[in-house]
Amino acid sequence: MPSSASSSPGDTAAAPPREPDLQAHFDRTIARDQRVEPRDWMPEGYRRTLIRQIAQHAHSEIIGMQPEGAWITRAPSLRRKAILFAKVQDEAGHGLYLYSAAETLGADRDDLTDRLIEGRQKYSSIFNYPTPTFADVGVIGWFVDGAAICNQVPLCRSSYGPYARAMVRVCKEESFHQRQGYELLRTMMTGTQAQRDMVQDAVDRWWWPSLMMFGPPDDDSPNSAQSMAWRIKRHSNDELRQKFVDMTVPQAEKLGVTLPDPELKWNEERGHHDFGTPDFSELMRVIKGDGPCNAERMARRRTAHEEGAWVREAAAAHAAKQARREEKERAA
Ligand code: BYC
Repeated sequence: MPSSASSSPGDTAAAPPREPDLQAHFDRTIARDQRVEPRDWMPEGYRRTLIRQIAQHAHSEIIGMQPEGAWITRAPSLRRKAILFAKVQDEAGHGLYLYSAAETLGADRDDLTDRLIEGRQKYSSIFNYPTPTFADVGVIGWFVDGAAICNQVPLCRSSYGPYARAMVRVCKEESFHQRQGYELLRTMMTGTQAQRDMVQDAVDRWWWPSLMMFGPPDDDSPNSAQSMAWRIKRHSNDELRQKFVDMTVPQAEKLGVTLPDPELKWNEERGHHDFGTPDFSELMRVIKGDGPCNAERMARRRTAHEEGAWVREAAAAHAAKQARREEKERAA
């Protein structure tokens, strides 16, 4: 188990450490596959990259509550409602761990929220697609949580300690989410023809957007090389996309659905499935705000923020009261 780079050169030295020494210490930490912790010196670019990725990840979890959350009041049974409720709550929890991880880097949570609400920070493209039927709930669990697992299991070994540790718990929960989605779809596939058609229709709509979740192809990914050198990311976007396809094809066969890609076939030589190219111009359009549900998702997030103002005010008033009481006790 790699240990933290616990002592930076500045910890005990009388003279302030020089930047080249700090940089060399950081480089050694990364090269030895140890963890960088909040108290350690880190290059400004590393800090900025982490805040960017962790904040986007947190925003994705929070916005990601909406597509499935829309089905909580319409779930077809009490059991399905309870399951869905718990899953959506887990996503809120993931957002909170991630905002906390970003705070260890000096980011201010209110500022991150403002950036999301004002459209200055991104969230995952996948949550800008609609959920017109209950099969979408199952397919989100199977594909979207499945893709999240492929992407996030390697992040459990990310070089930044708080992010890596947050991912361990998130991945355990995502794995449970994926299985609940698959179980829901299996139930629907053993139901009526109308239910089977509903599942196939949802698979057709979510397949390509799910492949796009992994980001642009490696040649067009401006951040990958540096993030991999810093061991924030462990695998490239295309490597993870391939892993997801290889993992999902046998599951689709077992379920009895067809993945909507005529180019999908096993390549014996590569030991992987060949597959078609997602429409990356669609990904770019959705990222820039022009997806089917971008406006709706942002409007809902803004309203939720405004409606939550009283909670923030009450928490601040309580904290102020607490601080006054502690001050009085100290003075007594
Ligand atoms: N959507 O250089 P690249 C979940 C942006 S939530 C939007 O390859 P990078 C769940 C990218 O940010 C899971 N934007 O970037 C929740 C960059 O823009 P900036 C969400 C995207 O960072 C509820 C630009 O395009 N997962 O599981 O090296 C229910 C160039 O890309 C997307 C995470 O957040 C996209 N799909 O790699 C169910 C995982 N793709 O910042 C499930 C953590 C790319 O330069 N994040 N962009 O302006 C990552 O692993 C990486 O940030 C990415 C992108 C692979 C997403």
